[in-house]
Amino acid sequence: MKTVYTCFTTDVIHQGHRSLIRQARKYGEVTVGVLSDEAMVCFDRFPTISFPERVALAESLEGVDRVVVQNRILYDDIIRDLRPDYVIHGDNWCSGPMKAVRDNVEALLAAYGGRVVDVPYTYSEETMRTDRRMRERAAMPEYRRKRLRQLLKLRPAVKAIEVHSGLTGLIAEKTVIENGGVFDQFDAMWISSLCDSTAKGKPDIELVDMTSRLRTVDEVMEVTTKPIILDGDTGGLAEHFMYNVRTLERMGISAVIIEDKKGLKKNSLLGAQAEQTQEEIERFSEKIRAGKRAQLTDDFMIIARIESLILERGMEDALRRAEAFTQAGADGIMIHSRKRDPAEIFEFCGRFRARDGATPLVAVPSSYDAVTEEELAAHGVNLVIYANQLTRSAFPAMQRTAEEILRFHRAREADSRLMPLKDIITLIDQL
Ligand code: SPV
Ligand code: MG
Repeated sequence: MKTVYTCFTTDVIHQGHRSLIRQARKYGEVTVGVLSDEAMVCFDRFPTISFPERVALAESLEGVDRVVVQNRILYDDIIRDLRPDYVIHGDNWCSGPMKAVRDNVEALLAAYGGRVVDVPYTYSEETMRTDRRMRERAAMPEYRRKRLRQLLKLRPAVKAIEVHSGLTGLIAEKTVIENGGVFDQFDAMWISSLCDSTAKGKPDIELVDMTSRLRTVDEVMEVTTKPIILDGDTGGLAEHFMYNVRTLERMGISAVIIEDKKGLKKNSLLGAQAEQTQEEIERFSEKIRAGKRAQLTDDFMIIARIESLILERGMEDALRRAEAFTQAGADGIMIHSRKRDPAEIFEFCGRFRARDGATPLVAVPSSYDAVTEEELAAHGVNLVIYANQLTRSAFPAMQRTAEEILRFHRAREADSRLMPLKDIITLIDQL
């Protein structure tokens, strides 16, 4: 009896899957691989049901002889272990980023005479509706909110990128690259106070109020499913912070990061040019405690951001604060630096990790941008935030276009650098 293998990356079974299994049966005994959570989150789908539930779904399908776990998007291990005669898949993997995976499977099978079978992908009303429903489920507050905590368990370092609008949200949501069969995408979105304020033409001094910040969050949420980390500035008064925690949780935001400054907050990257005062340890700890008391779910995270290195208060102060804020209930510690050399970040992480192996550490490599996520993860960082790069890349491009139109009294000279009209129209999903 010949053997056939196929891999499922779905939370919902529809007629497309049933038809694939029926076709697979014609070739031999059918084994279904269920992609592990770790592998699935690197891909463009986040599971909304657990791995055992996905296994049970595959097992319940008529015509399936065996279900196994597939731990990587590339099939190397599975093909080595099972040596199937055929690998069957919808023909949607014949183009786009999945083509690299298909090519890899084809080469692996060819080595011993196996064969890839591409079957026409089922684009029926039912499959498209089910697929859309599955994606939209991931956007619901109860799924989205807990996703950051889930990712922190699954990813060596969770990576977030700054977004400040529906459009930048779509970029964070949809940008996936394939590099040698390895897929990469952003895990989460950061709603930066700097970029949210800049998009509104305002300084980053807590002038854009919470109502307006939440409008931005809502705009992003409307068109995305990935988890959101809100830059909560100083968190304001503890009495107000408590109410805001409830609102953020209810909306489905995963985490708020508040920084230990007081008075008129200015952007950290201004450094010593701006006069800024750090909050006393006890008062800031009380704000964290107040927020944690107000919190209703176990999913939401309050992350404390330490500004001691920014304000040149020294490493000992930073470490003392990290310990106090963790004791007060902070679900994570963000350490910030404006040096180009990451030495002080590495020292902080090393010394913090020597005492605390569990509390998530957050880094924002805006100034020390030569450091890779892998290096940060090796020093114990769990969440890496690219805090302002989309804004900083868009602004010069727009300014150059404006200048060219003024110089030539027409748009033709700028056109070759512009996104084609057709592409911008199709960028947005139609319901
Ligand atoms: C932001 O993105 O608004 C931040 C990070 O708070 S920083 O700009 O580096 O202070
Ligand atoms: Mg900020």
